[in-house]
Amino acid sequence: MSDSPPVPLRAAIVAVQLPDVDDRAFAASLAELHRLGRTLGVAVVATITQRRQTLHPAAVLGKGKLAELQALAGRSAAQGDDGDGDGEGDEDDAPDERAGDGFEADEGDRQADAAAVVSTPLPIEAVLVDHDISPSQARNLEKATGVEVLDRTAVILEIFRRHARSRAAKAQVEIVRLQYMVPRLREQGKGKDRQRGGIGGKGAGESSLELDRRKIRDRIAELTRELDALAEEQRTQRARRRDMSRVALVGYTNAGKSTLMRALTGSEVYVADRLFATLDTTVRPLVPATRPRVLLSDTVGFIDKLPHGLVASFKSTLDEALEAGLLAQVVDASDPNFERQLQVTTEVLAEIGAGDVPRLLVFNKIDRVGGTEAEESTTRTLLERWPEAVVLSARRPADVGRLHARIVAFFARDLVEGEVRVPYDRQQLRGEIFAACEVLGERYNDEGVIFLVRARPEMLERLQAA
Ligand SMILES: Nc1nc2c(ncn2[C@@H]2O[C@H](COP(=O)(O)OP(=O)(O)OP(=O)(O)O)[C@@H](O)[C@H]2O)c(=O)[nH]1
Ligand SMILES: [Mg+2]
Repeated sequence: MSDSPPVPLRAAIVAVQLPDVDDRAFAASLAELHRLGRTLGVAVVATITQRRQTLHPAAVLGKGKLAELQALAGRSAAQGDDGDGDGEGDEDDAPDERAGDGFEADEGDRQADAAAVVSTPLPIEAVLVDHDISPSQARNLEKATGVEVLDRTAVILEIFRRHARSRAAKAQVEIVRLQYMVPRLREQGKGKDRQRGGIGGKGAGESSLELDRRKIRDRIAELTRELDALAEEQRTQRARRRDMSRVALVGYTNAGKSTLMRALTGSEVYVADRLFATLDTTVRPLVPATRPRVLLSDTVGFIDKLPHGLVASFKSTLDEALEAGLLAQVVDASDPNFERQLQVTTEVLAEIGAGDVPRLLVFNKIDRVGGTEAEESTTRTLLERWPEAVVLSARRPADVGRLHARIVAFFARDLVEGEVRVPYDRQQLRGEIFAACEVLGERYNDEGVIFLVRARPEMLERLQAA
């Protein structure tokens, strides 16, 4: 993307493996943060991990690991202890001398972790933390390293900010970002240590940084009003689609929703091998066209530890999914971590109130599992466990055809037959009838045309009343 910096920023990832996180989940989360970083144009050149009972309250990592991180930033451990010289002395800046707070684990892990640290000739320019951290933890890490620190939420918010296209998506992201910034304002004002470009989320030269809390609140209120107005518009649009068969593609980011949207509707929605490529909902009829018409919508992807405010703010975007008669839940079957992704998606759907919408599981990217044999055995295993699922590759037209047929069959079950009378002076209804129904026959009498149709019951009722 043109808005990524041409030279990637060098960053280190910092992650603590908490007791309830197994090695596999930990590795998957790290790999995901890597990809999130790459989406922002950040090159992860080092990873510092540590097993601890909890995040260190002051600076996430214990003393030893913090010193390693400082070295990566080209600083010695002595530097950066309240290096801003404002004499403010945050209490949680004090070097931690307590025993038994997890430093033993630090020692024990030193050897294993040494391999994870790839030393770089050039100092890192940013730190990505694979947790949500408190403003004071972020501040302490910034003081210790002198570089920009982004936690997982900040990274995701920055991606959303860059990818938002529609007014509604932009407003939604900005509200969440402003809310995220309010408790961090104190530190924003200083920031003299990291004026070198930056990733953007909290980087230099952004006018919103100068706003004080009150102005931010005003701005949030203004954006909320704007969103309400947009939501009203969207409601009107959706009301027009209410009587139609609608299916929404939902799932983890990068699962292939937009690729399926393209394949199933012939539309040119954006597809990319980056996280959160899609932030806006797009609605298109299925192609080849079906009678009655079935509308398909593409939606924003989900991710593990999705910032809470974002779930809430994208609820209006996801309302499309809530109102759909069917959710096609797309899963990347080639991702080793797909089960967790399926679980996350299911949880978020429940959270936004879509837990009860009928669901069709779609295991995508089967072409990527490696060879015909692997494909067959994976397909078999998946279907044994999820017999109702569709296993496919969005890149194979025949597979997409099967999914098309499954969607049509789902809605066909609900269709009913009935008659619609259209007087000769109301022939404009004809077009609507042909789009919204399967026309089985037409008869003529003195007053007009009588269509025998198959349609959704709501649609039939509306046309009969028209
Ligand atoms: N090999 C293979 N790649 C696929 C398949 N489906 C999608 N992809 C690729 O996977 C990447 C992500 O696809 P998208 O369709 O953008 O995924 P998405 O679910 O819309 O992602 P977000 O919009 O970020 O939530 C792209 O590089 C696609 O080309 C598939 O069946 N096989
Ligand atoms: Mg997409």
